Amino acid sequence: MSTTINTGRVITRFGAELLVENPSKSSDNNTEEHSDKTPIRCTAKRKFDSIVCGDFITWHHNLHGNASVDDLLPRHNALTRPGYRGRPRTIAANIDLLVVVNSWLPETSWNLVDRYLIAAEQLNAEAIVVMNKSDMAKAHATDEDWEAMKAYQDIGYPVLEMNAMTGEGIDKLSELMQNKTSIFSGRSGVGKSSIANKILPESNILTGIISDSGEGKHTTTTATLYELENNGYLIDSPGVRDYALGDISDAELAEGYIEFLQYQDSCRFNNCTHDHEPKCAIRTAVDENKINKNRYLRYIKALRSLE
Ligand SMILES: Nc1nc2c(ncn2[C@@H]2O[C@H](COP(=O)(O)OP(=O)(O)OP(=O)(O)O)[C@@H](O)[C@H]2O)c(=O)[nH]1
Ligand SMILES: [Mg+2]
Ligand SMILES: [Zn+2]
Repeated sequence: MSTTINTGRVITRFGAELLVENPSKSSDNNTEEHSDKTPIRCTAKRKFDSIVCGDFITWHHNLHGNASVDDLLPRHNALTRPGYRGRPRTIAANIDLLVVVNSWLPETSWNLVDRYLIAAEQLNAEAIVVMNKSDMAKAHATDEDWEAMKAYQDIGYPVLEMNAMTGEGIDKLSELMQNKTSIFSGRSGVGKSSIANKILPESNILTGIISDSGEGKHTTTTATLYELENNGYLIDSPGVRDYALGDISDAELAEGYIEFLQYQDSCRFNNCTHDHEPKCAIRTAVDENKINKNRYLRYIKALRSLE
């Protein structure tokens, strides 16, 4: 057995065992069409407990032919979620694009969408808002929903109407995901894995059923990385009930409302929280309908929840 040190990307982890991309996949030797791409099972010591889906690691085969982790390579960001007792739990690392997946049933929480967009700013990642299950829009979408959707578009976020059953919107989404590592996030049952399956038909990702109450059943249980055909990766992640804001400051919260940016330098106070302060340029922009009022009201609610 050689003791070559390999570099690889983590597909998923089960306890102390990591599934890592097989280095033979990066072979540019075209004659090796049938090279074995079976992921490598790698054991990780306790000190590597923080390694997650999307991380880059180094590993080697030991004398018995088993593989073990040598090191975690630096990450450029990591998505965390408050876990047990509010302690943050890292879900995935090295993310370029956060795909916020929503549907009409289970219904969309625009608060949740805002919080993911705030997270995207903190990660320094791009974000897309996906409205899946377009076949259900007619029966379930309200005027407020359409207005909220349009507001995101006006701010500059791509908003995609999709249907994972018919494939509507899939090409557009694939195009936006090219050459990036994208993570699908959102509530359980909105269709994240169904969309992933449409993009990668051979991956056979398990999808769930919706209960009578319209709630998803948490079908996906761990974040998993898939390689895309057109360069890039997709991470399918387990559905959330809610996505709480982490430990962020008022200023970081405001950074997550990217439509504030062009106005905030005109507030009288440079530490303006855009709440009660006089001569606040954000409030003026809201009054003049330049900033969507519901987004602003959700910002105020989030701001007060931080205190
Ligand atoms: N009508 C309709 N149903 C859809 C669509 N996309 C997905 N579904 C259904 O929604 C259900 C949930 O889909 P999943 O893909 O498992 O949802 P998920 O977001 O991955 O859920 P978790 O893994 O629990 O987070 C399945 O029964 C799908 O068949 C769609 O565009 N239209
Ligand atoms: Mg799923
Ligand atoms: Zn202000």
